Amino acid sequence: MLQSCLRNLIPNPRMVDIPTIPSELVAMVQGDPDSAKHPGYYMAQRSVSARRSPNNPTILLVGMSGAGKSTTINSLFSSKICATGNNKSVTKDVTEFYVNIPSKRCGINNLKLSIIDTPGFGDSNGEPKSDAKHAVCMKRFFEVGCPG
Ligand SMILES: Nc1nc2c(ncn2[C@@H]2O[C@H](COP(=O)(O)OP(=O)(O)OP(=O)(O)O)[C@@H](O)[C@H]2O)c(=O)[nH]1
Ligand SMILES: [Mg+2]
Repeated sequence: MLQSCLRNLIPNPRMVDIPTIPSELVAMVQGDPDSAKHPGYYMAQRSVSARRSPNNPTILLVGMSGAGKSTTINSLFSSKICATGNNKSVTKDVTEFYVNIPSKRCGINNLKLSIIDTPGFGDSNGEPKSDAKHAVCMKRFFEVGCPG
């Protein structure tokens, strides 16, 4: 979906650097309305409206405990950076990981992908209110914002 949106904007976009400070991005796009059509600036504006850093698209992993969220991150990074477990809930905190990706397709030089691991729902540790606590933690994580 996002890929087709981006393709419809500019087929071979020029490479740009996305300002890491949201107000600089807004000033840039307002000063040059054509730049708003560039896929990089388009994505950056969407990130800012979701209260995230302009130059890092985000993958948020949410699901039942034991679904394989942390295992997925370890696979993506080819490294055991997250603890995983068989019989009981493992991840206790919302944790964000970054990877720099040279993304010619989107026309962005300084793109940084962010992947967020979260504690699973249906906690096996028997804490009845843990789903609600995890949901509040995730909401808070996005409200506080991303340092970039
Ligand atoms: N067969 C199979 N096992 C998987 C897969 N993904 C994860 N597992 C196993 O399932 C278990 C739990 O995986 P985790 O990655 O810890 O699950 P999680 O979603 O992070 O769980 P919480 O941290 O408790 O929320 C581990 O033993 C993994 O090896 C998968 O795609 N296939
Ligand atoms: Mg986990």
